[in-house]
Amino acid sequence: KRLINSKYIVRVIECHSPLTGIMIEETKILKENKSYEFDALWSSSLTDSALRGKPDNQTVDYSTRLNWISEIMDVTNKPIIFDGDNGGRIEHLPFLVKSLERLGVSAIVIEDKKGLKKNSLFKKQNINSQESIKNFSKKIKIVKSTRISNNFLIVARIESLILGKSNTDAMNRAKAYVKSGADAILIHSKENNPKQIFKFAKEFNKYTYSKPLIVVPSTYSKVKETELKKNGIKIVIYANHLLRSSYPAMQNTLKEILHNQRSFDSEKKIISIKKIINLIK
Ligand code: SPV
Ligand code: MG
Repeated sequence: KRLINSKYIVRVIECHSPLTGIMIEETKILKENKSYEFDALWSSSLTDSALRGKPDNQTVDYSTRLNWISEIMDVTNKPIIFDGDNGGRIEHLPFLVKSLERLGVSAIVIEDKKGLKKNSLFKKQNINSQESIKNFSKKIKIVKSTRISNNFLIVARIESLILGKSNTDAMNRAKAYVKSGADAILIHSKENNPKQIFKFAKEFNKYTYSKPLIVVPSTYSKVKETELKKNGIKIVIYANHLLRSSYPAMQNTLKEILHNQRSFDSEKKIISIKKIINLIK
């Protein structure tokens, strides 16, 4: 909440392990005399699942993910945004909210999908899998009435554009979700450019009761932060980039050792033993 009020744009990156958390916190760059770093961590259902070799369909349960967040928090200080998928069963939602708030998580994102969860970036989506405005609003209200502090933010994630529905559908939902108590709106898209997101943002920001907008530019990754800001976006989430960057690096080492029948040739490309043992203070 403090970052939303104080930053030009809030920059969030996926964190799938305590070690990743340490790396995020320790990475800062200087560019043209300005310092840049990530402001917050994204606890992604996709990367939490992939890390365990499971599909992103809630096979990995909330308890497992919460334990992991607790371990991340042991070694980090930045705020965490929790990807709560669709929040699960409405009867169970209050307990999830209590656990997250007690852990010190800063926000929960819940998406307006129903049924078996399927990752939003899959090409084929079932248009009937979106929750009704009425039912999803109930979930938002439950989160709102359960939380103890209004510093714990409720983010409503709209899947209309992912499902091929109109901007009007997304707008109607945004207004209803704000009315029900959402503190921010995550508008998702899987287009390869940000046009539909910018169209939505332009209209939503004119709305009297508009709230900060969050985007996840995984498929339209050419867009720069300055352009997002200019178009009325407040928070950008790089949702899966650390897990994705580790995969080819590890695959390369695997192949090199097989190829060379020794590890010497890979040494220069990987972190030294000295560094890794001294990393954890
Ligand atoms: C995630 O990172 O798990 C997300 C974003 O929910 S997406 O994969 O685009 O659905
Ligand atoms: Mg997810």
